[in-house]
Order: sequence, then structure tokens, then C-alpha cells
Amino acid sequence: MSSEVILLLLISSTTFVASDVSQICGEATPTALAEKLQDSIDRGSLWLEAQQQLDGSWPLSSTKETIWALQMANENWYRLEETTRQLGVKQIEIEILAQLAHNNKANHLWSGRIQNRKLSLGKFAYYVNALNATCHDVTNFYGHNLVEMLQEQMHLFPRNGFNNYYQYALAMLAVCNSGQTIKVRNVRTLISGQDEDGIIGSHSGLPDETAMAVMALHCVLRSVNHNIRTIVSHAISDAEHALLSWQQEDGSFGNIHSTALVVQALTSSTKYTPKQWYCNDTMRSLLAGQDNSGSFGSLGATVSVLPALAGQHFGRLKYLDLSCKQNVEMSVPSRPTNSSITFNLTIQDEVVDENDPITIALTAPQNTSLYGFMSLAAESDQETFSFEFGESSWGLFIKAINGLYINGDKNHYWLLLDHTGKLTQTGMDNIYPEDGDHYVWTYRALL
Ligand code: B12
Repeated sequence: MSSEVILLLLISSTTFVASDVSQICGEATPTALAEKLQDSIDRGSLWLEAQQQLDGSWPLSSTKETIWALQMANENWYRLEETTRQLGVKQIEIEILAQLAHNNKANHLWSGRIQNRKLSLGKFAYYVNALNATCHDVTNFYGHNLVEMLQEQMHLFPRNGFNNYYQYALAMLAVCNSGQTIKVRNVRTLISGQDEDGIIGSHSGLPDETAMAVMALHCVLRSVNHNIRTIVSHAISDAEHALLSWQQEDGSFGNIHSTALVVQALTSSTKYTPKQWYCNDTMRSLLAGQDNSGSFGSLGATVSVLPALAGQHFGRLKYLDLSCKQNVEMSVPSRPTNSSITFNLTIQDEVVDENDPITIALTAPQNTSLYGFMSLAAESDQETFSFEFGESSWGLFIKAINGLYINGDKNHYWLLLDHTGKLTQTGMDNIYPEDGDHYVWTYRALL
């Protein structure tokens, strides 16, 4: 049998049951748009499934996020009981059980330091949400009450590895989505991150944290008592207002990751109708980010976009009809060709600026990623340049350069700037420098 025939058989045997998107932007949703959305969800889901590795996991330790997204975008994804899907879900069970076995005491489960391999509370929240979405009882998961474990640790916010409101909101969503009552003090903590403009948290002017927080607050709204409900409603209203101020001419809310999250947040809004936030345009801007393979540019982006296209949001898990009754290499660091290019990389420390910035000229074949350049430089002269990194669904994340480590307790991080001094939109493995370019790694204290 030819490989094309096998591929065709595989595709036609894979079924998705996407949410009904015919009215995703209300009654004014054009039929043609709804059809495109449907097609896009199917292609994106197929692409995500194609990234699954032989052992059932997804690359970049992203199995939990991917399964959560697939389940959100395709109700009954898990119930369809295809072996590979079952294997993926088993993989998250194994990963979390391995962590629990590693240290049976909840207090020791969490990593205080990003450098070691223990689990951060934010990641733990992802697991709980993914398990929730795939019909597990997270209050009795092989005898462990995962929700209680999460709640016991939430008051430690902010701490290294659990220090932004995006993560805090994820934890609140995990508790809320499992149907448990969220503590008033947790709600207050999230709201305390809101400034007078309605923005929650801060990430270099992106709406991502605010959007995730809005979803968490919507989720808890029904279960909190009357006194705090008014406060939560106000916080949501201000945050949604702030989200709208990010909207661009084309309907997007910044880059595709931010847009996907804001769409999810506004989908949960009871105040703003889809028409008020130009939903048709926004959806079209998301669709424009999909390539022929079905991907939205990366695993992380595809995971955020699919639930948004399906009209779902992370706070809706507990209302989904989940019917619970019943090796692919990701980031290729370089794509070498014959001709070489050279560009400058500056490394500077804004925290202790006694040391002068250093600038090194890096040379590598054309179409080498910034990560590829840096790897070559480190290989050739470790004394001048070295770095360490970790991975996530977005790719590779810098943890140290020339021995200077990020410090979550102090909020000191390495950030990447382009030649105009602006933060780049992606990480080092997704940037392909051109001849004469100039990038800067800067060690900065964030507020
Ligand atoms: C908080 C945050 C940060 C914090 C992370 C530390 C902290 N205080 O927690 C800081 C400010 C340091 C940061 C830095 C950067 N970030 Co950031 N960040 C986020 C945000 C808002 C939430 C991440 C999170 O906590 N997730 C929840 C936890 C549970 O999941 P996690 O896998 O454990 O999360 C970790 C990784 O996401 C990692 N991380 C954060 N940013 C980035 C970026 C890249 C490229 C990688 C590989 C990893 C990574 O740090 C998280 C905490 O440990 C996301 C928004 C989003 N939509 O995901 C953007 C986001 C992931 N960041 C992004 C970007 C572009 C960056 C930078 C490259 C910006 C820059 N030019 O310097 C740098 C990374 C530089 C590096 N060191 O390699 C983009 C990635 C887009 C892409 N296509 O790659 C996102 C999606 C924002 C957006 N809408 O564009 N970020």
C-alpha cells in the first residue's frame, strides 16, 4: 500500500466532533465563516494529533495542554476511544503519578527552583485541568485529592515557579472546573493583581494574564457568596473593558497567542456581545494564522487557538458535555544551506550594571535559528559564551547566560530584544536572524 493511501486511511478514520460553531459570533455569523472555522478546527486537531510521539506523549512536555485543548475543541474527543488518544491520556496519568511517587508529600511536590525537575504549581494546575477534561475524578485520583493539594499551596503565591497571574488563574480554574468551591482569599489574591485600568498582572503590555484571569473569575462567579460576588463582577467588567482596548483594526488583540486568549475570555463575557468586539473579524484574523499543515505556527499557538475557534473557554470545562459516563521532532534548530550570515548578539545585565554589555558576532549557515547560532557559539568557545535553557510548548526558554541564572523570587529574567529595542514576539528557536541583524539578551528586573 502506498504511503499516500495509508495517510488517507488514517485521516478518514479519525473523527472529530467539534462544537457547533454556526452561531459562534451570534446570529450574524456568516455561514461561510462558520464553515471555515469548522474546517480549521478539524485541520488543526489533525495536526495536533500528528505531533503525538510513539510513547503517547506530545513533544516539549506539552501532553497535558494538548489534550486539554483537543478535548475543548472537540467535545467527546476522549470518548471516541481511539487507542492513541487513550495512550495520550494514560501518559498524563503516568506523568502526574510519577511526580506524586517521587515525593508523596504535597509540600514537597512543588519546585521552589525552576532549575530542578520538580513540578511547578502552574504546571500542576494544567495537569488537573487536563485530567478534569478527560473524565477523571481529580478529588480522588488514585487516592489523591489533587484539588486539595492545589488549594493548600495557592497561598504561597507569589513564589518562584508560581509568580504570575496567568498561573494563578490556571490554578483557580483547576479548582473551579472540578466543581469545588474556591476560597474567598484566593479570589481576593487574583483581584489584588488588578490595576486601575482593569489590567490584571503584567507581561510587557500583553493581554494574556488579564484574559486568563477573566476566565477564572467568570468560572468562580456563580459559586462565591453575595458579598464577594459584587467585587468579582466589577473586577470582570473592568478587566473586559481593558481587554477591548487591546483590539487592533483587523479585529486581533495583538499576536495570535494573545488574540486566542482574549477571544476565549470575551466568549465567556455576559456583558459584551460578539458584535461589540467584532467577533467575525477577530475569528478571521485567527484563521489567517493557520498554515497549510493545519498548524498555527507552533504547538503552543495551536493549543491556544483551537478552543477559541470552537467558541470554548478555559472556564467552561465544568459545563461541557464531556460524556464521562461511559515521533515527531518539534523545533528544528537549524535548516542549513550553503551561504553563511553574520549578526551581532549583545548580552547585558540591567540588574547589576557594573559589567559592561558584551557583543559577539555570530556566524552560521543561512536559515539557522537564533538558538542554532547560540549553540554553535557556545560549542566553539564556552569561556566567552554559554547558556542553559528549558523547554515548554512555546519552544526553548533561556534560564541562564554566562552563568547568570533567572531568579523567580526576585523576578529577574532574561528577555530578548530585536534591533529596535522591542521584545521579540517569539523565543530563540523560532527566530531566524538575517545578515547584519542585532539581537540583545537583557537580564531585567520585572515589576
Ligand atoms: C509569564 C510569561 C513570561 C514570564 C515567565 C516567567 C514568570 N514570571 O513566570 C517572562 C516575563 C520571563 C517571559 C519571558 C518571555 N516571554 Co513570555 N509569557 C508569559 C505568559 C504570560 C504566561 C506563561 C505561563 O506562566 N504559563 C503557565 C505555566 C503553568 O506554563 P509553563 O509552561 O510552566 O510556563 C512557562 C513557559 O511559558 C515559560 N515561558 C514564558 N514565556 C516564554 C517564551 C518562550 C519563547 C518560551 C520557550 C517559554 C516561555 O515561562 C513560564 C513560567 O515558567 C505567556 C502567555 C501565554 N499565552 O502562554 C507568555 C508567552 C509564552 N511569552 C512569550 C514571549 C515571546 C516571551 C519572550 C521570548 C519575550 C522576549 N522577547 O524576551 C521571553 C522569553 C525569553 C527567554 N527567557 O527565553 C510568548 C511566546 C510566543 C511564541 N510564539 O513563542 C507568549 C505566548 C506571550 C504572547 N502572547 O506572545 N514570559
